[in-house]
Amino acid sequence: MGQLVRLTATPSAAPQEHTAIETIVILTGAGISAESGLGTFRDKNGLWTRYDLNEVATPEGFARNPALVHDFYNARRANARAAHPNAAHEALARLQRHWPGKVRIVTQNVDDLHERAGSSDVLHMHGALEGALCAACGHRWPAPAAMHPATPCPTCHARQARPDIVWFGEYPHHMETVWDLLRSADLFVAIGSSGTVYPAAAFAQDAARAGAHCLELNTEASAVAPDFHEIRLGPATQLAPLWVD
Ligand code: BV8
Repeated sequence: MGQLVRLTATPSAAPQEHTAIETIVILTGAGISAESGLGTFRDKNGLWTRYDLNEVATPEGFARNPALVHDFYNARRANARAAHPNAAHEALARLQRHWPGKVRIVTQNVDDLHERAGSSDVLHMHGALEGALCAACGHRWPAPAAMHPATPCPTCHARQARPDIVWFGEYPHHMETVWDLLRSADLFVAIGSSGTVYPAAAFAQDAARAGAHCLELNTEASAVAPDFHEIRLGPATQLAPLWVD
């Protein structure tokens, strides 16, 4: 059992201990996929310790060197395809089955491990490795294993294909839906997120303002830990099943 750190006297946020739950919103970050072997960004040896995010995760970086950015995302796409969902992804999929229509997953992650674990209606606010986007006409299509600057758009045939990823300085996907969900949430749970990237880092504040109980599951307290009513420390593959089942 992860170390239970209660910041207030609020009762445990375990879903079955709440009878009045109508909406559970779960935000996941790279930490939920860490035990599937996919790198996080800011842990030691994290992606941003090995790559300059300004070079590989901004529109300006892509404009300067599209081949470098395609190589970066091609490698991550290959890693994600070779990875498998872990017990934390599977626990969230079970929770969605136990509470049909009441559990929404908003992920900062660009892998598809939630979907491969059986989750549905996952909102990828930072895009998805499995998506390709034409910068010329806006067409989206399933990304090939490897993309490169000469990859043609199947619709307009322009050679301006890019990964369908939300880079720094770009507007995340699904924000109106997410903010609506946070306004109606009874329970907000953040799993494996460092709380360092906005607007996702502000979601606990948004949810608490609307009256939700906020729970953080992480191996260490995030940068926005004070925004949560309850924090459980430990690996997601241990904490998520304990919380769900
Ligand atoms: C935007 C691309 C305008 C995909 C990424 C204030 C308000 C709004 C914006 C800003 C603001 N201040 C600054 C900004 C601008 C910027 C920003 O936040 N910059 C930061 C650096 C300060 N934000 C933006 O540009 C965003 N767009 O703002 O649009 C706007 C304005 C207002 C309202 C709406 C819109 C766009 C941000 C998206 C950028 N794209 N990635 C990719 O390549 O993957 S972000 C990048 O960081 C990743 O995508 C990742 O999702 C994200 C967050 O990282 P985490 O998922 O938390 O991962 P991290 O490694 O940091 O942490 C891992 C955690 O897991 C740790 O806590 C660790 O302890 C834990 N962990 C590890 N192992 C385990 C574990 N936990 C459990 N179990 C384990 N085993």
